[in-house]
Amino acid sequence: MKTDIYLIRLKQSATKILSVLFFIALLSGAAKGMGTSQRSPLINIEAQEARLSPVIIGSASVFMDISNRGESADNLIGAKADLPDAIVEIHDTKNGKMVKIEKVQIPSGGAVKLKPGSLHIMIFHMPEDIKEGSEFKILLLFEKSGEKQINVTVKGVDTHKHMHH
Ligand SMILES: [Cu+2]
Repeated sequence: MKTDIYLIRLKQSATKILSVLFFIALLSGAAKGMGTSQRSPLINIEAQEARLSPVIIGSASVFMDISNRGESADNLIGAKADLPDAIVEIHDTKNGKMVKIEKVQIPSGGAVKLKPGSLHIMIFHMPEDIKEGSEFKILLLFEKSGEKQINVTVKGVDTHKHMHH
């Protein structure tokens, strides 16, 4: 009689352990599933501003912070402005000279600062009436995230000294 009760108790606790194990397995499976479905970049852009070039009339550098809270890296591969005839390029600065580049990598869980003397978006041939306080739109093209539109305000002249091509 005593052994019977002992066996029943053993059975009950074994069932409990099994159900706990099953629950853990379910949870880890769900977590893995979530991991695969969310392996994409999550791009956010802030602190954008344009600075007029002190050297080339009608051109400006655009600076901004691009962050990526997603689980995979992305690349900025192009940019356009809603300004007639404007030419927009991605630039870096090497040995004090601006150079056109094809892409900027935004690492997963990281951020890239476009700033004076470094990476920036370059706009040439802007309309003559663009001045301090003017606003326009820039469309940034990312390899994985697609197009992101931002509003940019001209915040005066870029006082950073650098040589132009
Ligand atoms: Cu430039």
